[in-house]
Amino acid sequence: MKLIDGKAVAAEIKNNLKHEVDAYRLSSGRSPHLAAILVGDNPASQAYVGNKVKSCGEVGFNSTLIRLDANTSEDALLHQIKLLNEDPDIDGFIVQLPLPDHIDEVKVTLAIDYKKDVDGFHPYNFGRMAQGLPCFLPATPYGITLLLERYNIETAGKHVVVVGRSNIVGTPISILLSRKSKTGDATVTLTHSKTKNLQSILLKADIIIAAIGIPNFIKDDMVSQGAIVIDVGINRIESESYTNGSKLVGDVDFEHVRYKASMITPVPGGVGPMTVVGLMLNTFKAAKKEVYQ
Ligand code: BQF
Repeated sequence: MKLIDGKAVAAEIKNNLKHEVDAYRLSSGRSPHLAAILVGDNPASQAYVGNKVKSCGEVGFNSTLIRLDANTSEDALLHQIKLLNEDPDIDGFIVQLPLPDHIDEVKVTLAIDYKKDVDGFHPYNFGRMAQGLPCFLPATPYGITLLLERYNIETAGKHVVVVGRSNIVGTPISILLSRKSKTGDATVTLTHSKTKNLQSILLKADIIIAAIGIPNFIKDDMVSQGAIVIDVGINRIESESYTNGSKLVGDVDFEHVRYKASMITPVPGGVGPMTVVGLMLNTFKAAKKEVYQ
């Protein structure tokens, strides 16, 4: 088994990006600028936004964090989005998900100018992704494709089984891997909670992408010898026996599956850091106007 070290690859890419940002700053006289809106005080969301702000500093971006109270109205959030859409110094921005229940995520996503949608969640970017047109790719699928490239993992003609059909991971990564492209040309099976015989489907996979959101869901008897396993899950498990009272685990039962897999991503330190890198690369593309205008 070989570990796919997302943390190391993310550090490598951020270091390269930092040099490109230095050159951009010299020629343009400004720094790329990412903004993030965080509504409420969900601890996981605060940690994720913190990771993004920290990475901005590492690569030489400006960042602005806009914190709104948990009971902020949908209208107030839409107003903040309008201000960021119209602010010429903001290259791209994100609204950290999930949002409180009284706010409609679809409405919020549609309000973001697609040219500043560096999360790639706007249906305009999603549609362009599905058609293979230049766009902002959603950060996690983008990060996964970068890992596949970095480890020279061939996808052409391979059977990829994706578990989970979310708008943010499962659905878009299925589309990307099945398209004609460098990390595409795979035969993709998209499985979900209504799938029958998941185990028999998984046993036919060359590559498994687990994006379910259930800790340790993928067991070793669901993985064939030599398969490549990409674990997208980030689940916090609480127990008094852990040093900080909790630990992060993936959707894959790593301690057992590691003996079956030829390559596997750990949690933490696998896909997670690559998600943040995907966001940084999108923001730089937005600053350079590489995708739109
Ligand atoms: C790591 C996310 C579920 C729902 C909303 C590094 C991150 C996580 C883990 C991170 C995630 C998960 C993010 C590690 C951003 C990935 O070392 O393993 C970084 O910050 N992520 C998010 O913004 O929203 C989520 C998962």
